[in-house]
Amino acid sequence: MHPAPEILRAGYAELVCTDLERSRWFYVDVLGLIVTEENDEAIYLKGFDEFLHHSLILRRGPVAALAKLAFRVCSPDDVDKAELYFRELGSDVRRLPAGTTRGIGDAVFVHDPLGYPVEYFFDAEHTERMHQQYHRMPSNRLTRLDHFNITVPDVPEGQKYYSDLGFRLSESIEDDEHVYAAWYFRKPTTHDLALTSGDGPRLHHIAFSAAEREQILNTADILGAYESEHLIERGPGRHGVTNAFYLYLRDPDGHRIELYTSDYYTGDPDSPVIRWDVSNPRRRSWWGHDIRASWYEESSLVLDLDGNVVPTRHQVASERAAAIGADGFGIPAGPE
Ligand code: XXG
Ligand code: FE2
Repeated sequence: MHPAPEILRAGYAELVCTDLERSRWFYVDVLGLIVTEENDEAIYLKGFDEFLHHSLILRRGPVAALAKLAFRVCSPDDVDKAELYFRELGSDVRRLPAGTTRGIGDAVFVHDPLGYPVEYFFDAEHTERMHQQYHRMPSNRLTRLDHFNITVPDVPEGQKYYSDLGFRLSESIEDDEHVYAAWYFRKPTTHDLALTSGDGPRLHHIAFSAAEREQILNTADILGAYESEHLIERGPGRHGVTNAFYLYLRDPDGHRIELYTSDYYTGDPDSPVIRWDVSNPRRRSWWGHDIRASWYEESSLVLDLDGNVVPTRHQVASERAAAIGADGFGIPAGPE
């Protein structure tokens, strides 16, 4: 078997948006992301700490969907390794010459075995890292892309696939019979990629980091001021898994965006794995809040390399069903 490419981190995502002007309002006016380039068809965005050309592409299109997830690999050689690795797995693999995507060098684009369109790249155009441009920062500034979360029908299948790709497990939600969710990392934080059980392949969310939770709370205030509070889906709150502070939003097309801060370092080789039982009411909300059905049940469509919607498989095990009695205020789950 050809060796897996060495992956650095979650690089960028590309979303198809049906009304680019409305999406620009959400990502630029509300979230305060920086536009590095734009034209009639696409907007390229990043946070204040990022030095690559973009962390998110919004592309105009007829059906809202995920067009691409991209991982940055450690060297140009790893792009070649990715090509050999995925060809051997029998995936649809396309070499994208430098510049096929604005700001991105030579890359390999793969319809991966889990059904996702994923690009592997190393070379990328640099832009100014604006981490000290304090005079340009909105009160809710975001620093960088943190992670992707994908909805998969069979979490253990996804775990095997990502472990083989060299990702390490930080936390999981499980019981004696099933694994319902799992968090995997390459950069030394809790994750670059999380697997959530659900009908899939679908995109659950993309998460951007803030430096402090105050900045996340300011986004909630800003949404209220725009009379767009209905775009807040879950939170603000504290995750049990990862210990991060969070807020989940739905963009004008329904794509879910998480604002995220303060998870922990995982870089040591023996960093302990935390396994949460699905019956623990603090696993997804440290404060025990109920989680809306939409958060478990709705996810963005996923496209193949030709832009066709990928069909889904039904999930093997529903966390929401397994957690009944643990989540929310219905049945007290504390000590007797
Ligand atoms: O980033 C995350 C999440 O995957 O979005 C969800 C960290 C933790 C959680 S959870 O809902 O399990 O607290
Ligand atoms: Fe997340």
